[in-house]
Amino acid sequence: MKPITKEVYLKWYEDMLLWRKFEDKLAALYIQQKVRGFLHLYNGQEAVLAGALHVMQLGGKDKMITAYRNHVQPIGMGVDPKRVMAELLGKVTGTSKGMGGSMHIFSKEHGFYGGHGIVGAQIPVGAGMAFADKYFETGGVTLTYFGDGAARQGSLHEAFNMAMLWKLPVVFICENNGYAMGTSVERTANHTDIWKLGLGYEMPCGPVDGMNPVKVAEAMEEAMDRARRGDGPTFLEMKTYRYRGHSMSDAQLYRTKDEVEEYKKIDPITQILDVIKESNYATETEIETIDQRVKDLVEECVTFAEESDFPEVSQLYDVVYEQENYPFIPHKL
Ligand SMILES: Cc1ncc(C[n+]2csc(CCOP(=O)(O)OP(=O)(O)O)c2C)c(N)n1
Ligand SMILES: [Mg+2]
Repeated sequence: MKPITKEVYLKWYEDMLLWRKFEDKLAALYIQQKVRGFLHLYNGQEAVLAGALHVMQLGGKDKMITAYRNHVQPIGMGVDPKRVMAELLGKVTGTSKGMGGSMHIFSKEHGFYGGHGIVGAQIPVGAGMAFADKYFETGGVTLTYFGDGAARQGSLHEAFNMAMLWKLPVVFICENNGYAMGTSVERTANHTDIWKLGLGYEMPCGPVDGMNPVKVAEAMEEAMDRARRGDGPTFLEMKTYRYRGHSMSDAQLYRTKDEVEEYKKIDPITQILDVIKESNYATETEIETIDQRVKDLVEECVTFAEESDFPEVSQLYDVVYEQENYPFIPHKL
């Protein structure tokens, strides 16, 4: 694995802070009704992304697919955050020309394949993307993310079976944040170790501390190496937590404030900042400079999005089909 140097810690801090602040801003914009529809935020789960990005080959080779909690992953993979913000405000400068919105951020160029609203539907799609990588011998690996609620869908079992049968280069990652809307993991199965779902398929699997980017990077590296050398899939259960409600309309009657505060004690950003301070990787002034840079960037994103136009009605069908790739005919068939 690429060593986890001072630079990596500083990057993790700045990236995760950007993702957190970007989403805090989205919550504020939602209240102002500038972001409409659904809005699902990632606050608390940032380490699961930061650790994975450390071992991914970006630029389109490795791919990622996830559910509707999908605003910050494309930013981490290199998509301009201004375009993500514009998409959320429904502007034509957005990643899907303002017509996808919160749940459907997408950038094939960067290897980010959405953004899916049907719970669990992206699991077989991720396996299919990995099939394409194997078939066309690209050497890429697909990271297929889904929640603890999605892990209860039948599509997981079909995808796990085919992925093992064909030794597909895929890493299945369950982000167990404790809840599926208002339903706790304890209420959905007789045991809470979701990673054990891999055992029935003899798929390498295990639990990971999803609040610590170092632990995530270590587990992801092993899984991605396995996929890249042709030895097939891995299933990792990231034990994580979401601080905010399921979406913006959630009274959160299913948990206590104390529970949320307990998890904030192991907050991923704070954990990384503690290492930075203890190891003297940055002075207080340097940390303040990073904080200010993040703040400025978020403001720049909002200004860009607000100053952009809404799409014209005449553009409505522009993004329905991507003409050049439709119909898709694999050249080897
Ligand atoms: C097939 C389907 N069933 C139900 C829903 C409604 N729904 C939206 S999100 C959600 C909870 C999913 O929870 P989880 O997979 O744990 O993801 P998280 O929101 O925690 O990230 C449900 C039931 C849906 N979108 N699709
Ligand atoms: Mg969940």
